[in-house]
Amino acid sequence: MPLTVARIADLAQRLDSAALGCGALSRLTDIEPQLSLADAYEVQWALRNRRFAAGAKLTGLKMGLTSRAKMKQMGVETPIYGFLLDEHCAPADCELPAAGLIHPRIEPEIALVTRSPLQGPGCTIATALAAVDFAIAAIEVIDSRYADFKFDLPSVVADNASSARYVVGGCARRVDELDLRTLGVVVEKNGEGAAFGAGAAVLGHPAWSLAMLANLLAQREQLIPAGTFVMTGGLTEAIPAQAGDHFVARFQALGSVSLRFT
Ligand code: OOG
Ligand code: MG
Repeated sequence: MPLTVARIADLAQRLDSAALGCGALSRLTDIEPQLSLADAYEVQWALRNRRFAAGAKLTGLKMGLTSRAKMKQMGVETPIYGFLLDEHCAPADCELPAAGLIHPRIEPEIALVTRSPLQGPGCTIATALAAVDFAIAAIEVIDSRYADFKFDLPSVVADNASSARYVVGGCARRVDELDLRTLGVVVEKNGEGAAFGAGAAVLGHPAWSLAMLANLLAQREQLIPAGTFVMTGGLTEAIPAQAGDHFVARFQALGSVSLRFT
């Protein structure tokens, strides 16, 4: 049986408070063992509405758990989506206080920005590419609100796919000039190569991640509007970060993005 509206609001409030107060929770499925995937998305949408009520603005959408490396690292094999807010967006090459986060990790991502609306079901790599304006490099900072960064599928969906911060940089490029599958990335942590990947790590093609997002949103009768910034998912496993760490993600054709934790 689906959870009541009141219970969904209560779970969203717990996640919101954990993010704001930097305190880790036990997995939602520990306190609500019957939490289904559909309930979990209800909690995520309730969390989104809580942040809107607090004045936050939507700045984009994201897909997560779209690469083997991420699925293996987290033990969850189903791609999921989440939302991005202005309060998540940090300037390129910025200094980010680690103290505002519980146990941050970073991941390099290819972001796609749409120029026309994309509506599922039935979106494909081709229809997704036709709706893309440009690709741009990003680093996502994820931060699970769950103790020890351990979760299952419903718990991480409710927790907005661990979204915490993101930085966009480098140079925007038209997708018809790029082969997104072979577009490589090198991530350096404190000057040393720490992770290496290419676009095909994301579901075989990053545009498939965008198509899948449109198809998932169609289940809620939602579409991806024109001009939407979409992070397609980590290309490599996520790398733990602490105060003092400096990261640079160098993308083939898209330039580089950096970030320092203070
Ligand atoms: C879930 C979020 C995953 C990605 O790019 O795969 C994600 C997590 O790993 O905590 O953002
Ligand atoms: Mg990500």
